[in-house]
Amino acid sequence: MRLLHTSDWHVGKMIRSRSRMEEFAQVLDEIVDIAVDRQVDAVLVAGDVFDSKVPPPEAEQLVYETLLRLHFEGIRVVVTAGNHDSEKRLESVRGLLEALGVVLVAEPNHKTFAELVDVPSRDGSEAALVAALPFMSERFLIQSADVMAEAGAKYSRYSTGMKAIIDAITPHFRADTFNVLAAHFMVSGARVGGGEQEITIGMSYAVEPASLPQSAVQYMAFGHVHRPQEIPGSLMTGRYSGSLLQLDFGETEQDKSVVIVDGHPGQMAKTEVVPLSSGRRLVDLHDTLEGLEGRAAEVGDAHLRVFVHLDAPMPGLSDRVREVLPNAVDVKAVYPAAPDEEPREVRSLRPDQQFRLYHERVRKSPASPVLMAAFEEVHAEAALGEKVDAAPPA
Ligand SMILES: [Mn+2]
Repeated sequence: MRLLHTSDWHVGKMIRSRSRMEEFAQVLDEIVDIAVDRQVDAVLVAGDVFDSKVPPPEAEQLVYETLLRLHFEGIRVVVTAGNHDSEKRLESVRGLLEALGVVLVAEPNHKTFAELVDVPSRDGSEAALVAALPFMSERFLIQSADVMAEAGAKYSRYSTGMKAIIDAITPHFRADTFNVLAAHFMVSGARVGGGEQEITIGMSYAVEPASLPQSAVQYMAFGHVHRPQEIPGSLMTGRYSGSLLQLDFGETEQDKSVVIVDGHPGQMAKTEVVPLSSGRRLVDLHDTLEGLEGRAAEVGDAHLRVFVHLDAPMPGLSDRVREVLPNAVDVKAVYPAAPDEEPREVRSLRPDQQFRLYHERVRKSPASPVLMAAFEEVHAEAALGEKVDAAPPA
């Protein structure tokens, strides 16, 4: 059996209100070419097909045309929904796609959780059994009360619930099939990109490597983390395939790829990471306004986040930067560090004191008691959330 594993397409995502549809079209083209060249039996897409629950029509068109091309090449496809996808929206085209040999698993099933999909090889000599598990929301886990026997912190409940689900799936794997778990969740210890994605991921819940299948599965095809990598701490072979393009400025250091997976029943899979070359890079530039003028050639067609070092605010800064660097999607002014004393003084204050001072200096009025009470409430809530999110894996 040979599979191509990919995930986190996020088709339709823009960069600071600029469309990237051309890049998505190029990279999906590249993936179809790889699938055809390598003569894969099937393509697995492990969630976050679309960037939004209400994708623009051109994003839907591109995704469905890509699936149609794979169908015409005789390649089966299994797609599971990610947290960015709309379950209901994907579910609405499920029957239609089934006619093309595309199995779309959008909604988790309260009894079996994963959908077990038989994927025969092209020559019919062997078969993969793909347990396709869409993204499990915390809400879904709570509704599936029978797997939520253990009470406790949110964090451990999610991890515990996911363990129960994985334990329920594992016995379905067979000795005569090449067994794959395709899923979309965070395994603790996975390295995320930093930046914007870190924020989204930090709010989701991580599952312990010890909760992953310890036997019976030959490959784990995971999505959710955009940096390509092996699944951390796992005894069994598995990878996060990663996203297709550098999707935000937290991913500027990442090279993108897909995984070619070779395997047979009863044997651990062999994986090959195949780099993707389509798409424009995302680059951070730090320079003075004069310095930026000489850097256009060096950055090519990259989408740029430009930090302009200035002595004082300059009107029309973004326009001036875009005259020399039209691909500057984001322009930020950076001023010389303020004299030492003040930041140190402000930093030594409690948060409520800092807020009061901010109000006096910037808003030019004292903060009212009602506002201060609201601040305290929001701050307490945020501090609590931070503790829950930052709690070490249980
Ligand atoms: Mn994603």
